Amino acid sequence: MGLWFTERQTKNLAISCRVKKTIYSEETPFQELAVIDTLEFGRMLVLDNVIQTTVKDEFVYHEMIAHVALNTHPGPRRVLVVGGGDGGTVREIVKHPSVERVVLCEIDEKVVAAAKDYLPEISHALEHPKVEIAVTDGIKHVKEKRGTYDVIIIDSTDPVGPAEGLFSAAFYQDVAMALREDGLFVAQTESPFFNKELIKRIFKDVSGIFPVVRLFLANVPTYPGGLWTFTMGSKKYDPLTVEQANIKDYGTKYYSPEVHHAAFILPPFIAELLK
Ligand code: AG3
Repeated sequence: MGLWFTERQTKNLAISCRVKKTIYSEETPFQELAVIDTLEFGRMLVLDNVIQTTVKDEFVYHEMIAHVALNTHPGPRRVLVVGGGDGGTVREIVKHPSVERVVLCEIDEKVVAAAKDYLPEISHALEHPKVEIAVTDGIKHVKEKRGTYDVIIIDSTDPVGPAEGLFSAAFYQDVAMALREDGLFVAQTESPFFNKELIKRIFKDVSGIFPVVRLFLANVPTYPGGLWTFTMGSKKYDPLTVEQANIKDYGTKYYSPEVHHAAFILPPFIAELLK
């Protein structure tokens, strides 16, 4: 069949995947949502024509956004996820025995519903007893909380539309307030090839709020350029001093005790952005 899906990743660059079948599509109050079955990546969640996650490569992103931060904290009990309605990040978080409660703050309940219906291997932990789903704006939720969370994970879409505020200094300030006195956060911060100014600006903003700031990398084939960044801000704990021997086996396919440290080794063109 000659049917293709194309995401225009930048003004001048696109990724195309051959489509087996369109499983579901809907115009929600927030965005255009689709679940497409593709020959190369299996089923994928697409929001406003942007690939969010695919059955084939989702493990890279979800393992890295969850385990690096959770293993940096010596005993995370309360965790907040902002965005992440597909449930992939939550699935990794509940593997940590110290975690008592995970609040998932997703603005669009249709994302949660579609993930439950059509992406069960990604979403199954949304039904876990430790997980509470709050259908609300993460910006609002974080503003209302004080000293509540050990770890906050910002699993957002690209910085356009409803997610734009999740990349602002004011939001990181509120995140700091919502964290406990030794808390930390991690956010997905886009491509080191195509979002250089954004990465620079975020690193600077977070450095003005948190004493420990680190950038790390993972390779997500369906995201623009493949190589992807995550930025961590921490009030106390440093991800670089975590003992590898203390990192448990979480049955992961990308994350490992070695990768925990290796992910922070930055090629000079990326290290340059943080000076
Ligand atoms: N969050 C989306 C990361 C950004 C992808 N950008 C893109 N493809 N242009 C992923 C949500 C998965 N839980």
